This record gives sequence, C-alpha cells and structure tokens, in this order.
Amino acid sequence: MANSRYEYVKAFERENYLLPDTFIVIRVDGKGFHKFSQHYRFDKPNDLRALGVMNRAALKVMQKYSDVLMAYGDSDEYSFLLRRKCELYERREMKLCTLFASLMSTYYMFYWNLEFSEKSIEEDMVPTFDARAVVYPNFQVVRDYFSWRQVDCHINNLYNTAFWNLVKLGLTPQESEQRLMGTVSSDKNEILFKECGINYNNELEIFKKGTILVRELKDYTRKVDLSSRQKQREEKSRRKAEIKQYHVDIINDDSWWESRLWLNE
Ligand SMILES: Nc1nc2c(ncn2[C@@H]2O[C@H](COP(=O)(O)OP(=O)(O)O)[C@@H](O)[C@H]2O)c(=O)[nH]1
Ligand SMILES: [Mg+2]
Repeated sequence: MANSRYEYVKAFERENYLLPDTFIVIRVDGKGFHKFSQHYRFDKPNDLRALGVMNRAALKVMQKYSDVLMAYGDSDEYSFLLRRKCELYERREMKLCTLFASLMSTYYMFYWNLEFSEKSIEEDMVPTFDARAVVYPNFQVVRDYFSWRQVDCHINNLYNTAFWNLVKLGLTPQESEQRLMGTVSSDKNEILFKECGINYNNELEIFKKGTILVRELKDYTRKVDLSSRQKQREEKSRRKAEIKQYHVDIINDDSWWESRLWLNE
C-alpha cells in the first residue's frame, strides 16, 4: 500500500489536537432517548435500573482510561474529566470523541442486556451516544462546568417529578404542563407537597443529584517536575486507584473538592 499513486488523498485529512495543558471534558449523550425510553418502557420520571446501566457503562470507561479522573452523569448523559496532562491519542479530538461515544454505546448495550434480560435490545432500537470534547483553561471553570450539569439535573428532575405526579393524580399531560407553566422551584416543591403528598427532599439522591464517579487517589501530595520514573509510578497509582460513586451536592461543597486536589492536576 505504501507510496501508491493514490496516497495523495491522505493530504486531505485534518486533525484537531485539543489545546495542551488544559482540562478536557468529554460529554456523551444518548441519541433520541426520549423515544428509546418510551420504547423500553422506562419508569417515569426516573428508571433506577436504566440509570444503573448508564453508571456501569461509565464506570467501565473510567476503568479503561486512567486519565479520566472523574465523571458526572444523569438521565442519558455523562461527562468525563480528563486530567490536564492527558496525552491519550495525542489529544486528537476525533479519536477521543468517537472512542468515548462508541464505548458508551457498546457498554450500555452490554449492561442493558445483563440488567434487562426480559427486554433485550432490538435491532431497530439500539442505544447510541454522541460525544463532544471541550477544553477548559483552569479548574474553576471545570467546577463551574460540573455545577452547570448538576443544576440541570436538579431543574429537570424537579420538573419531571412534579409533572408525572400530577399526571398520576389524574391530570392529562397537557393539564400538567399548564399547571407547571411559570412556576419556580419553590412552587413545584409546594405543588408536590400539598397536592401530591410528596416531600421532594425524600426523593432518591441519585435522582436529585445525579451520579459522581471519582478516581480516589490515596496519600496524594502535589509534586512538580516529575521524573519519568515518578510519572510512571503516578500512572500506576491512578490505574490501581479505587473508583467511588457518590450522589452528593458538588456545587456548593468546597471541602468536597479541596479533599480531592488531584482532580486539579
Ligand atoms: N421515563 C424516563 N425517561 C428518561 C429517563 N432518562 C432519560 N429519559 C428520556 O431521555 C431524554 C433525554 O433528554 P435529551 O438527551 O434532551 O433527549 P433526546 O434527544 O431524546 O435523547 C429525556 O427527555 C427523557 O425523555 C428515565 O429515567 N425515565
Ligand atoms: Mg439524549
């Protein structure tokens, strides 16, 4: 194949190398999960087992790539944080995005069939995910990024919880939508409490907060100018580190972040 007269076509290829020394976040999102969730009859507003499938797939991706230090997911999306010095695939955007999207799709399918053996995936309704990569210049923006996703989870979940509970009370979807139009958070809490007899605080944390996966490095201390031996050792400890799962508020909890300074690396 080498040096054939056709090889000039290679010169048309383009590659985007993500900016060095910046935090990379790759977000995957299920394609058409509105339909997918209807087809496979997800519980409303949240299907705990389907969320479990998402979490297992994301965990598997994290186990595969030690450069992923944390991930956050809710509904049909997951965001993966890659460390600043990550050199995976020379930081080639297309490689990373296509890989994360296809891994999520195949692992999702795999764990779905384990979890839901009574309704395995049909060929005309397969789970697929897209992916995008964004680079962030400092850790404050990274924190704000995850806050943005968690706020989104909260807003959607409060709305969906109120919506489906009104429907359960006998309202049509249209009436339920009307009832919630123009309401703020406190109104929705009150509707849930007074009309549906539900205290939103008692809803599952995984629904309200989403899921945080963290690679927990033990005995971490910040070091500068690592030798290549030290870098190898760090890489090894990242690979061996336990990945823990949380459903907590990461928006306002400074100490949560401060006790995980390696995320900052
Ligand atoms: N019933 C139900 N639906 C879900 C659940 N998780 C995700 N979905 C659906 O998936 C959609 C995901 O949102 P989005 O990505 O914007 O829509 P998409 O373009 O259809 O994938 C939601 O709007 C819901 O319709 C769940 O746990 N239960
Ligand atoms: Mg989607």
